[in-house]
Amino acid sequence: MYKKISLRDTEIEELIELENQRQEDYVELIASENYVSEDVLKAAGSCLTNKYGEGYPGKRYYGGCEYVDGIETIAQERAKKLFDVKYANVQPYSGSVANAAIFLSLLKPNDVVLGLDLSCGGHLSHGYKISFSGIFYNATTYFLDQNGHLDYDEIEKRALEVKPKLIICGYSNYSQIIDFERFSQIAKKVNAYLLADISHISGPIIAKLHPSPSPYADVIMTTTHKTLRGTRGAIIMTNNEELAKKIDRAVFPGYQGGPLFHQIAAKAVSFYEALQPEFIEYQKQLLVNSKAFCQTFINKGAKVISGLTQNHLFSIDVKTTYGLTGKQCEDILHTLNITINKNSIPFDTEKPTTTSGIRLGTAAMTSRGFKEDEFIIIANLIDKALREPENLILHNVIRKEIVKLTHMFPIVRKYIEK
Ligand code: DSN
Repeated sequence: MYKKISLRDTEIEELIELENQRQEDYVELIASENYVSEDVLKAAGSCLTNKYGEGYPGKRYYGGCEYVDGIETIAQERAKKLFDVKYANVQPYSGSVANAAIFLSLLKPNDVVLGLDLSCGGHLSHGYKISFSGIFYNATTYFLDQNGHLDYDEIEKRALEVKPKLIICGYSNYSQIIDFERFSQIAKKVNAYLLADISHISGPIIAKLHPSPSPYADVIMTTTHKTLRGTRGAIIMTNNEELAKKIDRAVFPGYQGGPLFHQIAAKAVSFYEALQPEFIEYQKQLLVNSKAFCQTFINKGAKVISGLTQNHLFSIDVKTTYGLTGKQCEDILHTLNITINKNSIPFDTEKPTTTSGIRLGTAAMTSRGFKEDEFIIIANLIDKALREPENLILHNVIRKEIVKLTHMFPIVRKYIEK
């Protein structure tokens, strides 16, 4: 049960409560968000935030680390078990910092990196010109084909042409299955490292509903707060001892200072939850929901990028479908108590702050108990609203239906019985 936050600082108290109410009252469709359990929140809000401990378990630069050593070791062991890997670094503060540390451990400045173009679903930290990855490294890109799918032969040709030291697969906005084995063949052919950034699909990978990169990638990175349903942060994994040492040095002292032990403990708690059978059921429902949600838009005639989704997310070309920009859709849906994000679509002619697309995901609302029926209702309501963007009377009716649904499915605070 949620307990109201009570602080002496009433300004912050009020804003936290307003945010809590917003989270309750809105249908959350941002593909990268989720709701953590009460146990994860407790660990993240614990006394561990007081502790310094640069270094790693048993090798710290500070005293008094006997308990945080235990916590970090448990987090590492659980991560290794979840992803079937030999080494895990659980300290990264975020996915972007984790990717920066991976670059530092594998590359020299100006080395060639090959990642998916941002508009096709790549991430800023995979080589975008204004991120560290595009500023300090020689970033090159591959693209999706006309159907919005990865074209492995084209990627191989591109790799032979640019001769990268690092190839990145795993994306922010790609709804199809990734063939990690094929990527590793390409990487081996050009003598490049392969990084699998599985931030979005780590949940389905744990549940064996998506192939694992563990046998194929040199390094695996995932954030911990998307389909994995943990606290904010990231982990880096590998099966190679030499790389593991380099990654540890790149995380600390390369990029980071003191580990955030409260976050490491919260990661460990979410890994514990992810090791339970309930988590597998959640991932199965997540994918069933996503397909039903996506298929409803397809049935309505919406242009869905890459066709029917195979994971928890998909994006819609809203310019072609509704004659609206992504930003306009984000704003309209916000007035209906639905949170989404605008997203570039392949070869988008709009700026990233405007976009021709929106991205939708089912991770958060599946955690609240939505099944196919609720997602079909939501898809129909979204489609109706966007087809009549100025019909405020209709929008008012839709908003009431949305709020009713959010009240029927309050945020869940406990995902496992024990
Ligand atoms: N910002 C995250 C997302 O929304 O996918 C990736 O970092």
